Order: sequence, then structure tokens, then C-alpha cells
Amino acid sequence: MRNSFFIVIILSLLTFFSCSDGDIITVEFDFDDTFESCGNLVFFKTKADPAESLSLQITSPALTLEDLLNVGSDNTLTTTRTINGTSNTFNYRTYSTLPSNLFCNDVPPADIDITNDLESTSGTVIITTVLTEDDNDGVPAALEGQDPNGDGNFDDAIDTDGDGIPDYKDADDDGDNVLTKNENPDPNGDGILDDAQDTDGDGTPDYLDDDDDGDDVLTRDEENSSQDQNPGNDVTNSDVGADYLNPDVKTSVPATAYRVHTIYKTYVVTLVINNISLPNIYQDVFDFGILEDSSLSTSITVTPAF
Ligand SMILES: [Ca+2]
Ligand SMILES: [Ca+2]
Ligand SMILES: [Ca+2]
Ligand SMILES: [Ca+2]
Repeated sequence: MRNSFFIVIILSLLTFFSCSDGDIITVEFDFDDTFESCGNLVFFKTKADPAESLSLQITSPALTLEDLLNVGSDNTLTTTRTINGTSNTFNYRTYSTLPSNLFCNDVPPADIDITNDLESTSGTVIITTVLTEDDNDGVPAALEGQDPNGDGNFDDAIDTDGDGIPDYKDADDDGDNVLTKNENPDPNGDGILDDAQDTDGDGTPDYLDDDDDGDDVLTRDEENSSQDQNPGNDVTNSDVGADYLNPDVKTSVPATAYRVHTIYKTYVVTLVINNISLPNIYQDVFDFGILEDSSLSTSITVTPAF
């Protein structure tokens, strides 16, 4: 919980708080850090005790959740809208009891008893989206050459195997058809790669080495038993293990394709409203919080051209 909205109200200006004239009370908008969304497009947060809601509805220019995920090449997007009290509205409401599914019904719940409804006549909405992509391959993105020149843009990210997928989101960095996570980049899991497996001892860890056993046959071409973009299941000598880790087995059965890659995407959407003006209440900066929505965490699959 955060005390996200802190206001002092002089009661003589208001009618809905039942205190004597001249009293000063303090109201805290004590909502969770997170908010939800529905439709095209309402952002809201509610709490049951006391029963209150904050809601922001945007209809002009229209905005969808999908729009907010359309980030640029720097994986970020900033969207602004102006609260005008008509097409874009911001409301603070109190209720006798909080109805369930208050904001996400085509037909509003019948049992809504709004005890107070304060609407802002101004405000600037700033919505910021940041996309993080990762391969969940056991190597932290920061150690996969995501931003070599440190300018915040990933257009120079390292792509070891040249397959068009930079290492930080490439689950098979060396393109040998053995997943990085199965090439033991960090055996003790401490986030430091000085113990990365290096089978042939050539100084290049297996996850970046396209010939892991140093037998001059590419790992991805050691498909002796089944040609299925998986050298891990080609075993001539079970005492040694897979042929791609056995320098005494040098049979070449050339690969014909890369394996399918999965890239995980996580969007963080935050919302700030500047210059909210409710009746007798003004707030110059209001942190509405972080959006919670199942669509913000997703994955795609890609098979690079061979
Ligand atoms: Ca790559
Ligand atoms: Ca990787
Ligand atoms: Ca390798
Ligand atoms: Ca071999």
C-alpha cells in the first residue's frame, strides 16, 4: 500500500463530510500500487474498506491496451492524454459498499450506491511502457552484450551466431542447436560465468562455441542418430555422452535448420497524472501506479532462417 494521494480539506468548502464547520481533516488515497484496465480504455483501482475507486477513462483520442504495447526500437513508449471532463475523465468515488466487477461489465452492476463522486476538470495523463525481452537461458541479459556502447538502444546488441536474434534474447547463442541453458553457462548459478562449461578447453565456453568438443565437426552437424535439430540425442558411446561432446566421434550429418527459439516479453506500464483538479482538491503529480494485466507477459516463437 502507498499513501499515494495526500490532501487536506477545509470542511467549510465541502458538504459531504459530516464534521462541524471549521474542522480540518486529512484524507489519504490509500490504494495499492497497482491498477487494472478494461475496455477501450478504463484504468481503475478500487478498495473495499473504505469503499472507494479511482478511475480514468480515455476515449479521445481513442486508446487501446494494444496501442500501449506498440513500443519503438528502444523498447519504450510514452503516451499522453489530456483530462477534459468529457471524453477523458478522472473520478474519485466513494460507495456504501464496493460492488464486485465495478468497471468491467457491459451493464453496470445494479447495486451501485455511490455516496460521493468527484471529477477532475483538468490533468495530463502520462503512460509509460517499457518492454523487456529475454531468452531465460540462464545468462543475465546484461552479460549477453545487450548494449555494448551503453546508449540505451539495443541496435548494436551482440549476435554471436549471426542468426538475426541478438544474444540477450537468443536461447541458442552459438546456433549449434543445443540450447544455451543446456550448455551449462553458469553451473553454480551465481550469475558469474567464470565457471561456464568449456568441454574442449579452448577458452570459449560451450554456449558460445559452435564446435564444443573441438573435433572440427560443428556441433549442429553431429546429428548421427536422428536429424531433428537436437544434437543432444545423438549418442554413439553412452559412456562418453552425446557425440557433440565426444571428440572421438566425428561423423558429420549436416544440420538443415535451426531449432525453434522462444523469446519472452514483459511489458511494464506505469501511469502518472499531473495537475489533477477535483473540487477543492489539487494534486500536481499523482502516481497512479503499475498496470496489472495478463497480456503484459507473453512469449513468441521464432525459427531463424538457416
Ligand atoms: Ca543469435
Ligand atoms: Ca542468449
Ligand atoms: Ca555450443
Ligand atoms: Ca564429436
